[in-house]
Amino acid sequence: MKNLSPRKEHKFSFGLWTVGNPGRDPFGEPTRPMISPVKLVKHLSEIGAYGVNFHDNDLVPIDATQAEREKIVREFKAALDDYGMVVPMATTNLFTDPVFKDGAFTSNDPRVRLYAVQKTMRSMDLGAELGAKIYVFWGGREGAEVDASKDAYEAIKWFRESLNFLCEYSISQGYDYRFALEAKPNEPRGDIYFPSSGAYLGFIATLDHPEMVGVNPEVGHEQMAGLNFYHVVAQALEAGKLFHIDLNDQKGPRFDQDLRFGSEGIKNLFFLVKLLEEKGYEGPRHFDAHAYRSEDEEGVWDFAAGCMRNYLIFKEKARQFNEDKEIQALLAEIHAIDKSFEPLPMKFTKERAEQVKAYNLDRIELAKKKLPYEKLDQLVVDLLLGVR
Ligand code: GCO
Ligand code: MN
Ligand code: MN
Repeated sequence: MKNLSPRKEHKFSFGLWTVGNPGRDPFGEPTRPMISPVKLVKHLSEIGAYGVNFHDNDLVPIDATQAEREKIVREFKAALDDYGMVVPMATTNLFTDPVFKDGAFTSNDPRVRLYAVQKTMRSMDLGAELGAKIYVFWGGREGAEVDASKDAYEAIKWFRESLNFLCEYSISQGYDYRFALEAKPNEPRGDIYFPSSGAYLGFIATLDHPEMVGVNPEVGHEQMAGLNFYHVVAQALEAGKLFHIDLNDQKGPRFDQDLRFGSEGIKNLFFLVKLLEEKGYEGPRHFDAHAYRSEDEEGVWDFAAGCMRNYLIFKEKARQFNEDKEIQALLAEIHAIDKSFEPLPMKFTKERAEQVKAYNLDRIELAKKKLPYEKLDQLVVDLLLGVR
């Protein structure tokens, strides 16, 4: 295998909350100590990551005084400089504090909605101060268990109002943010509004500044909804809306597992990496995952290294796929079109419509085309399992 060492130019990033996850889950207390943000920055840099992301309160506690905030930010900035790390993305914690127990931008209470906007503005200030250009919105509490309690139709409008306001705020401050909306179908709410990236793509078109807003699809979240992640990302990328990505892994449609990237869904993630590398995605390769609860600190760094290693293995496999003579010959055969066919460009004119209608197409003959996908897929499996 080619060199699988992560380097800054690969643009790997992690959240403070990912490698900093102390192993808490809804049923159990932390299993390992917290690691300070400065120490996380140092280690991430040493293992080859280029970036580190955070929620406002991963860095600055929600009840910090102004003096405390300044000290924390000063030390964090110094660590970024010392270890040559950047902050590509920032986000707001709009889910942990009890004030958000029934939503943030979609709370029934206009005071909570206002507080959510205010907290986001302050968090955008913090992100901008540290150089972030991507701002993620994950609406963890934007949903409901009891549909009688909240009007889903109005909730969408409230969410739009807040985003429109925050786009204007970014413009007026000269922050130059691109907003990336992250979907999830459920957890922690029984149901979360905008359950998939596709739902967000539809919503973005209704905003005042659709050009500023894209999506941040996460592997596990789309799989919780039973979707094919490669297809989800292809659509976002083709629409020019893949502003960020949350890479991790998941065992089927269950609770959000945030597993090490590439530890489970090998084939789907191979096609994902191939897509990202070949179709011009230039953003960070961000890992939103965490180490198994059974790991200690050393295991956390094994986890982080594994995420990047698996990405680079898939990247190398994509290169091999493109250079594999047998695979390419089979693809050429599958995609070959009879030379007698004269293509009709699908540019509509009245005349072209007549031509399309009159074109002589023999459906019985067309259906006879051989499609050796069993063979093709097995070649991919052989390639991925390392026997080619
Ligand atoms: C989750 C989400 C979060 C977000 C993060 C950044 O399911 O917990 O994936 O990790 O990505 O809040 O917005
Ligand atoms: Mn997740
Ligand atoms: Mn995420």
